[in-house]
Amino acid sequence: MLTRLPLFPESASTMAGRVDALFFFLLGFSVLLSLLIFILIIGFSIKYRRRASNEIGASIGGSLRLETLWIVIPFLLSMVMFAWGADLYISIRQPPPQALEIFVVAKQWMWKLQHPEGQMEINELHVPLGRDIQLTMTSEDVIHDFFVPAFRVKADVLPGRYTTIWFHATKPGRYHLFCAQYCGTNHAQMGGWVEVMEPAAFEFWLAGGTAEESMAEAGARLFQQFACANCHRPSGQGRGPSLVGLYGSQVRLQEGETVLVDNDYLRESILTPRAKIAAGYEPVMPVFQGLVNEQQVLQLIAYIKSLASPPPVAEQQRSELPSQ
Ligand code: HEC
Ligand SMILES: [Cu+2]
Repeated sequence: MLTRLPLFPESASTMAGRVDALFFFLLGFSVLLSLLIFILIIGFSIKYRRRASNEIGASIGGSLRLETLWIVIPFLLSMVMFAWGADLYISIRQPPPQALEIFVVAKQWMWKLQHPEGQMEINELHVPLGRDIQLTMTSEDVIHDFFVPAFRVKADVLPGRYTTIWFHATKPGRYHLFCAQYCGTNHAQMGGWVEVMEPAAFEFWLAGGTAEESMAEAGARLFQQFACANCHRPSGQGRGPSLVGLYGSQVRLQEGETVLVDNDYLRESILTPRAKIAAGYEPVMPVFQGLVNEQQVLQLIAYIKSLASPPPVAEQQRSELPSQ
């Protein structure tokens, strides 16, 4: 819309137009309301000014109709703002199902980003043009905030849980990334760039990286390293439940309630397993809080997600062999 105006950031995502439309609606509404109030104050103070020094004001009777009107109209207008804003907020927080998931770990004072293929970046994020990109974000220390003005996406990044936003870039280019939550001495330097590339160039960039293993492969390695595999066997015959097909399913807990298995549930199950005990199992899983870092938790989650469908029978039997 107002891209020529140097005060306004560039629009480079599908969300930008929608956020701007709401912004201009709110701005226009506030300006009109302020004007109306100013004009009425000035107009009335002239019209009803005191004309003689002994003049006494006329007494005013109430008007139910008028009062109803000025309650109902502002109420309806505020509901329009609410519905519009809520709709936009929900679409920014709900990534489309086929989005490319990128993992973000914030810390004082840098952004660490990892692609599912394993490529790691610091304060730089390369993404392909024209794809839905989902960011799953967490912090190693304090609250940070991921903000790319050109995409009009912004969300707090909190320690101890995942926040999710998504965007769909519409123009190749380099866009500024900021931390928008004061997070300590070098907060002002906690920024970087998002580089939107043509899909072919992105593939080329990805292939030219130094990543040795994908996130799921790194997770599989950690799964052996921390001996998770001893208890969690694909057959379900270990001391813990099988994690095959777990992601996205509903798990029954000891107290009888069921929970949806998402990133947050997996994170909690790994770091503080006592918080929610799966029905039919003993609370024997060791606490991994402090033993694995945020990056490793994300890799373990990526691995568990990759187990989404049961492996072919032959493979299952192979992993049953007493190889360890
Ligand atoms: C000593 C055996 C043991 C080890 C080692 C172990 N777990 Fe567990 N795990 C369990 C048991 C038992 C449960 C079910 C009870 C519970 O919810 O705590 C469980 C539950 C889970 C769940 C939730 C599953 C569900 O169906 O709700 C996840 C995810 C998980 N473990 C991941 C891991 C990961 C990742 C590791 C390694 C870093 C690991 N576990 C190491 C025994 C173990
Ligand atoms: Cu920060």
